[in-house]
Amino acid sequence: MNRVVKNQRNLEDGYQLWLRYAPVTDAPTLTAYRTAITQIMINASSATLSIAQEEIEAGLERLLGVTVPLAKQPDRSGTLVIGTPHNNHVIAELKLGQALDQVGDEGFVIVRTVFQGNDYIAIAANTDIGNLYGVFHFLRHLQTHKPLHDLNISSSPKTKLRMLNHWDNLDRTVERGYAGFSLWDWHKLPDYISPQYKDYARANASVGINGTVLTNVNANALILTKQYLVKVAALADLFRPYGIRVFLTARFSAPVEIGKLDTADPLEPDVIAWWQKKADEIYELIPDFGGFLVKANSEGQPGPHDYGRSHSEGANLLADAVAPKGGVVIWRAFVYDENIPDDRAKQAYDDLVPQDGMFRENVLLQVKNGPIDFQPREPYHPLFGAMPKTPLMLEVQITQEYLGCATHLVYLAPLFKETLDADTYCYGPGSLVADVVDGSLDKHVVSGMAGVSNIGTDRNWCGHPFAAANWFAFGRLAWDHRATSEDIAEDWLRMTFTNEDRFVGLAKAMMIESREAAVNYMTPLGLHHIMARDHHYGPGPWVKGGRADWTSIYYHRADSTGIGFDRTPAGSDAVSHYFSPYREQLSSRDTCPEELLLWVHHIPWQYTMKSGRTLWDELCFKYNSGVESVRHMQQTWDSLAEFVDVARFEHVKGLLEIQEKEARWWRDACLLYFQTFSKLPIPPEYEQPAESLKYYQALTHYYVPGIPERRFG
Ligand code: BDP
Repeated sequence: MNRVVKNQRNLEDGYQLWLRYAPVTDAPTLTAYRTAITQIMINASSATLSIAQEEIEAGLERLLGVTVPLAKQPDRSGTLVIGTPHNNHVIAELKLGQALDQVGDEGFVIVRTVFQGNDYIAIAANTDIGNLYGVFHFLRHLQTHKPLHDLNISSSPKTKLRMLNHWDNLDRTVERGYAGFSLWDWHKLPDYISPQYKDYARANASVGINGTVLTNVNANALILTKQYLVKVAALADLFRPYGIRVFLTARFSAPVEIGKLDTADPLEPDVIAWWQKKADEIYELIPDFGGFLVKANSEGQPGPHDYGRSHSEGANLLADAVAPKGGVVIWRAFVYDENIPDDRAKQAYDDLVPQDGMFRENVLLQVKNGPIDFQPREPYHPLFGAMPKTPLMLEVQITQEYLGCATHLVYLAPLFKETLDADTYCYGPGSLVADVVDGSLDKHVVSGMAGVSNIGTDRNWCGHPFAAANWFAFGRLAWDHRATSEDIAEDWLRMTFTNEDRFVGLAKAMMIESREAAVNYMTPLGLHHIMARDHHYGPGPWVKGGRADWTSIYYHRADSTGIGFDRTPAGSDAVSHYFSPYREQLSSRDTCPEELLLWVHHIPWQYTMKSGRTLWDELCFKYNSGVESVRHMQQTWDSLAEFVDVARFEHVKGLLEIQEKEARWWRDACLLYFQTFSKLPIPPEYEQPAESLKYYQALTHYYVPGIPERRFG
């Protein structure tokens, strides 16, 4: 490809993510910053505060273009005071007590204040980690060129566990990973500590992520052997001062596989003793070990059902083992079984709701945003609101398994927000999923959000230059689910690219548009799970045969009369899992939001939609508008060349070309296939399919990244 390169500015590679600390070039802003910050007072009495010092010194030097000296005393205006009331006498004297009381263990307060005649900025917290979070927040403030007068910020996290889930295998492949191999170089650990681990920790701490599950939910028991645990301990040591605790996935059959027992039955005394011993061994090496994440009896994973025991019995076994050391067990609610004939969307609810109240206090259930599986759009999972006695974590997928892998620009904050902001009605109107998740609704002391990581060894971490926005957005929303998708996108763009308003405005609109675009060209109107088999890359609405609940025809149910999965009381009745009035709203075709129509109803092809179009025509319209949106995104990006370094500009441009091509692929393949049932023409105002249905059905993709380890043979 020989593009004329107009913009010769430095070639950025994305490695620095949103922590570029690019020099402030706007003169009035720079002057105001240099006046307000002339020296730093911090008592780096802990590893965490040393990091805070390192970060603020380096950040200010790069942003302000001057070295801001350290001071022992706040003897002049412009002192930036960082600390807790215990380690910094100025912070103690500023009497921020009330504000600090409200921000708890991890929050912070940032104020500009005049004290004894001097004008200070204080970053205050109750703990060292609160200070580090405050420092990152302050640096973000500067990076996004916000004013420093009247600074009065109080911030604290809404959820306790803000975690990345790495689906990383021990051979360094990453299940559903599209950004290279796993960061964890097990072969060289614990001796060689890659500098990238530190940058990983910095990036996470900068958005408040405080936990990481290092290994795949489709777990390998070897991680629990001493040989691997010492490697895990090396990572835990490095992450600790960044406030990040390490968690591992526990393979339920580990007592058999590595413990030489002949059963993993959770009620067997030998099994109980084995897990207790294992937990003790882990805590010897990693005193602040977070706990276990478990996928059990799902998609072939072992679990308590193998022994006729329940999920709560399985979870409690592990919970008891880690409880004495303050660990938790995060048990996944992603459970379904091909041998149960009922609608897959109902199975987790049917199994788990009766067990509400049976889990130990240190068990959290981790629930995906929707009842099927990380689809471009699904209704929220009906478990939210239905298990008041159990803390429910929200699990979202940051990696884009069902959203074009790392080749499509899809900004996911709107998807995450759609779930968080959804009303469960469990205690009447206004009982949001977010309120369930943060524990406020049912007064849980533990709470959390988990994001399946999109990070790998690619130089820019996440593959697509815009994919890092999803890592960033996850962290920001786990910290505060009230933040808006727009504000998060804006911060990320300013930090990642430039503060030029024209760029920020247009690129932000492009990001916001991107999620709906993907829904429209992949799975409009409530369609779901119609992608290619196994690797899930590209369309596959014709997929049938083999395990029924892994086929597309199971989900779209297209036939000559119409299309869609009837989940009303006349069908699978999955709607009954939702509280009124949402249940009734979904149940009626007239009130069901059209964006979920085919998720809940089997609709005739000639049904009249709100637009006045027939369902078939609406489907054609949606698929086409998805393609149009991608073209619009391309135009937007092309108009922004002057603002972006050439490397990242060309990278995004090239990927948008792939996205446009693949949007057409999705549209043409799906419409041609569904047309075999509707027998209706694609209206002439739309582009007609470029190839035949046979052509699309015959396309085969080899070695798509991210397919599960077990399939590498
Ligand atoms: C599915 C993925 C599979 C994961 C599974 C899970 O295709 O690779 O193992 O989710 O969440 O969407 O356990």
